[in-house]
Amino acid sequence: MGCLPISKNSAWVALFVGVGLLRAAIPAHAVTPAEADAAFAALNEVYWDPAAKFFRRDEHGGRKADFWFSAQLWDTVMDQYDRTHSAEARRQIDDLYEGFIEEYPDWTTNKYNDDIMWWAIACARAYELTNDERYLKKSQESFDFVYDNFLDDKFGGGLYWLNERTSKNSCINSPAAIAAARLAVLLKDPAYLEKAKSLYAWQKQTLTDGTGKVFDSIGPDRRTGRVRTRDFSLTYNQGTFIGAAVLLYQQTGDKTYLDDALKTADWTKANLCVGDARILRSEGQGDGGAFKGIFARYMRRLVDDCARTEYLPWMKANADAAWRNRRPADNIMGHDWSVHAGTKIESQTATSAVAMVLCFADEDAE
Ligand code: 7K2
Repeated sequence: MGCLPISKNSAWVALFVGVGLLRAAIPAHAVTPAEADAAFAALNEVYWDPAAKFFRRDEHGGRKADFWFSAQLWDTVMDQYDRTHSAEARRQIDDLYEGFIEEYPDWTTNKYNDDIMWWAIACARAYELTNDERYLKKSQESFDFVYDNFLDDKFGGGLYWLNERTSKNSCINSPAAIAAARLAVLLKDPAYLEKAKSLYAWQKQTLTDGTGKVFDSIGPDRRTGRVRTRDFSLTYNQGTFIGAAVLLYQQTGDKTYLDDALKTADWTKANLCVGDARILRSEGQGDGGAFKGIFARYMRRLVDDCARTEYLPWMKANADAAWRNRRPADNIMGHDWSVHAGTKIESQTATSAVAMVLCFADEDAE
């Protein structure tokens, strides 16, 4: 008889489900501290130019990493310093900043407000880690420049992405909420907390739908001029919304922020990841190459600052996948962590994976 009796069928189903659960429960191999150090060393070996005090854009050639990518690379140096407190990483925090300031003494000429804000949030973090006042000053002055010049009531509030004042995007508004929330603590100034809360409220109201999905932007369609919401979502916008929510939860104790952060993390796992292990999907190179590292960095804050260890197996599996698929010749990781890394990897792509590895290496693994 071709058909199994019903009881046997359910036994098979139970067995499959059981094996599935077992597989899900077995933690992936964790990246060890030595491997995390090797990942960071490889990034420096391949891209860091100590004479210029700058990360290169590519593996070869003299082209420097772009403005906003340099902020992500700087944050990765801080990820390394955060986990190791090594004297080398501490020195590189200052070196990179000095190399960058030499190239870009005035950030306000940049037409991308998000570029300025990525540096503002990284500067606030640099101050937290080093106590060097110049970072706090630069963070405040950069945040203030954007906030004082590019906020208005169009679309109900929020900051413009560009100095041309067209669209209002998640990539400027959530980072601005993060910067304001950090400044509120560092400057002990509640006015910044109010700014963080209102930027966040606008972002949530306008560029999320309550399911944990963060939209990209709202603004006039380039062709028709009609206002529309661009409702696709990217890992970096998921990440900075989580980051802003975590900071506001810490400062206000309002559980709504924590719920927002959890929902956003869960939505990302369900929708922006691939396979059983839920590996964050490729978003290509170019700007997309930098996105996943930003997500990793703010997931770390959710896990640590809100004690949400349930996300650790998922994040560790991502760190492990990226590292396992590294390029064996030089330990550089690519944009698609679910397959072997290829040739021609840009530094913002490489650093994104290094951030994941540094944030979610298992410090107890051997
Ligand atoms: O359209 C925006 C944003 O809303 C969208 O998420 C991404 C998708 O593209 C831009 S943001 C990327 C910019 C970051 N600052 C430097 C610029 O060169 C770059 O366009 O990719």
